[in-house]
Amino acid sequence: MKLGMMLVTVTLGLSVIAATAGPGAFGAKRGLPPQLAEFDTNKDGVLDKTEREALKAAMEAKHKAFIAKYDKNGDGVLDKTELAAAKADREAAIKAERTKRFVEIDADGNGSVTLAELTTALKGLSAARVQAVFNRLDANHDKSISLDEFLAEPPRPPVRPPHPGDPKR
Ligand SMILES: [Ca+2]
Ligand SMILES: [Ca+2]
Ligand SMILES: [Ca+2]
Repeated sequence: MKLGMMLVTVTLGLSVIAATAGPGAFGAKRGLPPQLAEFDTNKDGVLDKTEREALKAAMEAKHKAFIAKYDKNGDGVLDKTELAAAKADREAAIKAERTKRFVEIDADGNGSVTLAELTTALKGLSAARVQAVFNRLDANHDKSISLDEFLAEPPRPPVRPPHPGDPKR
């Protein structure tokens, strides 16, 4: 049960990453992440009690659907094998999503991303930040990002300044 919940949380976290990596997201003004903003019914930028309850209900429904989807033996919990299947699916989904993103960024469709193509894709970022992203992705330093290099980048948590209450890593 706990593990399943954790996976849902992780999945939500990953969709936050996907959202922040999307076009235009970097220029978006600060506020609730899109997944939460969706529940901000009165659009005041915070989730009040009713909105939080709606969010909680939606999360629980998502969690239940997740368990139901992977609970092959129908015992209501996800065992190791079932969780492994869930994980494999999630990884495949991430890979598909990233591949799609790569194709979008690769404007001339030649299968590799140049700094110019990345710059266009990350319009909201300064040249220095685009360069930093490019350097991080270009593992073999041949001044272009292949699909393999693009897919090799480990998923990272959304970028945000550390909070005093954060657990130490
Ligand atoms: Ca099960
Ligand atoms: Ca290209
Ligand atoms: Ca490269």
